[in-house]
Amino acid sequence: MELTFSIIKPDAVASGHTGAILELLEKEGFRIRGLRMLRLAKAQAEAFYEVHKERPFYASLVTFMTEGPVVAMVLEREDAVKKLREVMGATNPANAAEGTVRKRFAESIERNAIHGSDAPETAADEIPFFFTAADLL
Ligand code: 3AN
Repeated sequence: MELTFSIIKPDAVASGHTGAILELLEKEGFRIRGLRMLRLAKAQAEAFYEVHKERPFYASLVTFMTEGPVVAMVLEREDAVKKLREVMGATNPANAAEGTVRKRFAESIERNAIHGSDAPETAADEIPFFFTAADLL
């Protein structure tokens, strides 16, 4: 079994899609090991997206990710990182496959409903931003 990290982003939480996204993830075989609703502080969003610091969309991404509450999750499944990326769909919802979270719920390439770690090493870095080992049940 593998762990991955996911965030239901402010657009999807504000639109009332949290429950539908959690249901979709559970139907795809993910077990929710940790779950928290929180509002990211600017410094937290900046640190979380540090890898994108030089990208033109960085400031806008930080503003978006801090505009309202998010739902942070630790998910467990066989091949969890790769499977979550499949279930999320392409970064740009215009290119996302039918039935994926982004095809169903994303508004744009920036306001794209869900984050998922892109590699097991990334998941190992991202999980401790929001969860301690004792939080994972
Ligand atoms: P993914 O979320 O599919 O892993 P990344 O890691 O390339 O995609 O991008 C991280 C986040 O940055 C995306 N989820 C999206 O919110 C935002 N983003 C990515 N590319 C763009 C872009 N061209 N314009 C605006 N925002 C973007």
